[in-house]
Amino acid sequence: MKRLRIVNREIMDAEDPLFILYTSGSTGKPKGMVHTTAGYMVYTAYTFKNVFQYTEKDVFWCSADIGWITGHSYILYGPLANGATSVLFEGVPSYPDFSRFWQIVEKHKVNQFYTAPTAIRALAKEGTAYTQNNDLSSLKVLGTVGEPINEEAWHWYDDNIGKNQAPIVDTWFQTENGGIMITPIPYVTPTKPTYATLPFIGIQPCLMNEEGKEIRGNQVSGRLCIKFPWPSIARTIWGDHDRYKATYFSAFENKYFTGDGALRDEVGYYRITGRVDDVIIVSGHNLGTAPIEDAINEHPAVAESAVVGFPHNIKGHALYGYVILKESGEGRDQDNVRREINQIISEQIGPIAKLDKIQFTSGLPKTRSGKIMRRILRKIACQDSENLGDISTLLNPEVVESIIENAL
Ligand code: 7RM
Repeated sequence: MKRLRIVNREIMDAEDPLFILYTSGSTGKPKGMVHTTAGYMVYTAYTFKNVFQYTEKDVFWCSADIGWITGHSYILYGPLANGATSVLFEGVPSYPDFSRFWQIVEKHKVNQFYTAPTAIRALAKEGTAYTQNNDLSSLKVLGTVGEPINEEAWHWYDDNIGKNQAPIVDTWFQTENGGIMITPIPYVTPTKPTYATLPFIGIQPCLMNEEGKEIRGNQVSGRLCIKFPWPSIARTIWGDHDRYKATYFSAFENKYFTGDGALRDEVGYYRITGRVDDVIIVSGHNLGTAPIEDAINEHPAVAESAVVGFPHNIKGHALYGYVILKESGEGRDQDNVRREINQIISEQIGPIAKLDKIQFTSGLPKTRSGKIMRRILRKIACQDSENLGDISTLLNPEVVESIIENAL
């Protein structure tokens, strides 16, 4: 075979910019995160190999959008720096039908499959009719990334796709981080649903309280920070280094602040509970959105949900839930479903976390990477839907109007 001749090869400095990726900018002006040549490639290559236990001749598939950091790091740079086989898919999981992903897994004998909770929930909503007709026995590792995965979706993935044989790596990282920061190592770290588990080699996370003190010990929760830099940390915000310092390095002295809240369980496993900006204070209690949504999604008729706060004159804030029902739940008496949802929340979290309002909806506003745009839902819940800001980058801008129409 003829070798490819590389023309116009350019030798780069380790710290030369490699690319700029703009964060979705759920609030304010988008930030152009600058990644550099050596650190980024070393870290994505190393995490790729270890987090997915990639070995020669394996076929790896990350279904992310290539324009998301996940696609950059784990479709392109990480796999290709390892000489890996990386499946590139342009399409949606629901077309021509909901077995599309599993047809591709069978066809290419995919060994590691990496996707987002939003895709898993969309597929789980259809039950198991579409998961049974393809041979999925090639799968050795399953991954998720992008948002907290709820317990129900985790088990659906484990039971129906991995057949309880392929460990699930719940991987946490950000555009700013370049590569996976908190994750199990498959076949090494015992997994636990909804937990990203332990920091990757060399990463030193910590939890901080509002007074700027580190919270030590286990069974605690706080603001997730990283104590020391790692190879693929973004070096600056393009054109605005002051904003870079202000956003990531001023909340806590000498630490990188992620903007996420997390808890650490009795063995030191981390669970990411959502953006700190999304924490809602109800009667003086700080409530993260992820555990509440997790409880709601356990209702057998619920496919997906999102919780936001709205002002309440006694409690300070009260909770407003947006709920998508599964097909099986659509004919049910809505007030009964509402009561049952609050019952589950009461049992799992406490009566303080009960929802004051529950709106049923056919969709939730999402970014291209599948993140729920809570900013929009919050405005609607606060009856401030006149100025939603720019919604043109949403995956599904059309759902916004129907949510406004049916707001409670
Ligand atoms: C990879 C990516 C970053 C934000 C991050 C978190 C959330 C990402 C997880 C997660 C819970 C996870 N980059 N997030 N992964 N939350 N569990 N495994 O999504 O820059 O687009 O978003 O996404 O809030 O800060 S991103």
